[in-house]
Amino acid sequence: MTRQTATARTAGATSARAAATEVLLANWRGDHTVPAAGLYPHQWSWDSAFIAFGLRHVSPRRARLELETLLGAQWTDGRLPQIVFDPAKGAEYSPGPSFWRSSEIPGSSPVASTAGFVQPAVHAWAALAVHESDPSGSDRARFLERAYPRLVAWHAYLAERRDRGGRGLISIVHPWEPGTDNSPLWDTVLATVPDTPRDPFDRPDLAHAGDGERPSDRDYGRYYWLAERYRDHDCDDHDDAYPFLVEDPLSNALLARSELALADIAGHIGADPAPHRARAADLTAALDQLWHDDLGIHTAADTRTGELVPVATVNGLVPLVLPGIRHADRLVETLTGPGFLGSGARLVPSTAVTADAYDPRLYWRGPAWFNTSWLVAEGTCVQGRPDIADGLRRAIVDLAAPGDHPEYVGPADGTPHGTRRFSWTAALALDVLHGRRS
Ligand code: 2M8
Repeated sequence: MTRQTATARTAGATSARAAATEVLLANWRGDHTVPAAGLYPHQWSWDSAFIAFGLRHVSPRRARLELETLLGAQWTDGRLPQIVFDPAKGAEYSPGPSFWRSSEIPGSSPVASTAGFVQPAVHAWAALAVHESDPSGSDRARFLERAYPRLVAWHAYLAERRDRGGRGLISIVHPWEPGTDNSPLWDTVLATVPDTPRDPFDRPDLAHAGDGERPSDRDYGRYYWLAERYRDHDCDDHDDAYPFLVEDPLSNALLARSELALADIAGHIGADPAPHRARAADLTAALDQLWHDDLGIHTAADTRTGELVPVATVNGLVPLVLPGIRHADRLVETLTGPGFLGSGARLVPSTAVTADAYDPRLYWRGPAWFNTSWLVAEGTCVQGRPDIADGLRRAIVDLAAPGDHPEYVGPADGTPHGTRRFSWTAALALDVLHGRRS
């Protein structure tokens, strides 16, 4: 690299950091960060974990508070809710607090109004990273000591209440739970769900995204039908006839990855790491049940039948983050093959470009998200392929600030889509910029 190129790159990195930091400061609400000011005006569970990975470079104290606010909204049954509502923004997002009426649900958060669903368990991993960014501040605040029991209870909720198939894997109960809402992975099971909820619903989300980007009204009919059913059964996970139970590779892999982080956290605070390592190993082995050998990727299974859904999506690549995952070499081949990066994509398409369901604009059916690309980059490092991680991380930085930190992008050309000034896009670009050596 010439000295001139190096200087230009340093200047570019400095302004990219400033731009990402500005988004995080603007989306900060005093004790949490909203994913985006208009479309998502509350605190979202896995967003906060990804945000914490970036926020730790701006203010470790804020990053700790971000996670503590979410942990503070934990239900007494251990779950960390998908959304913690800001009472002042009740009507701006649907379904909101008046839909869930969470205070009426036994076992719900005693302090916050929340949704009843959950999102992937990235939190222990994020908590460890936040601690490592400022160990002395974290120790002074007794951050890990206070977070650990809550994280343990969260994982216990998943292990005890969500192994609905008895196969050592957790099940999602709604397409919002894995965070990849509209993925074709849910199509077959979702097709059995009525699209006629009891109450009419509105779509404030449509005001914040382009035409053809968000899920359809028919999808939303099904989402609401399921949400009504889950809420009306007090979110108790004992509804035997509940029609949507799916084992998702991303949710299971991230839980296993967070168990590994919990083992490290346990080590820091003098607790026993061994049970966490054992659970991570069990989950990693159980994920093999989701391996689709013809497609060379993990996929989702209908929990009731164990039947695999034959479609390749980014969810199936996330198990790369696990040391010791079986078929790692084939998974890397699939990642670099024609369905994903071999198509010329700069970030990882949410659905393989070779899949029938692929659509480069539609929510989680083709476009690339920054968080899943960041996860896959982490995973390729775990599997000894930092060269792939380098390319993905460069693209994360190159596409974030110039697109005004978009929610997602067209995988090949990087065209920004969805809402802008999106917090995890900024946070993860910042995390990459801090990790970059050159
Ligand atoms: C999207 O999901 C919400 C529902 O949770 C929605 O579409 O309204 C997803 O991208 C999800 O992964 C994300 O956590 C959430 C907030 O950014 O938005």
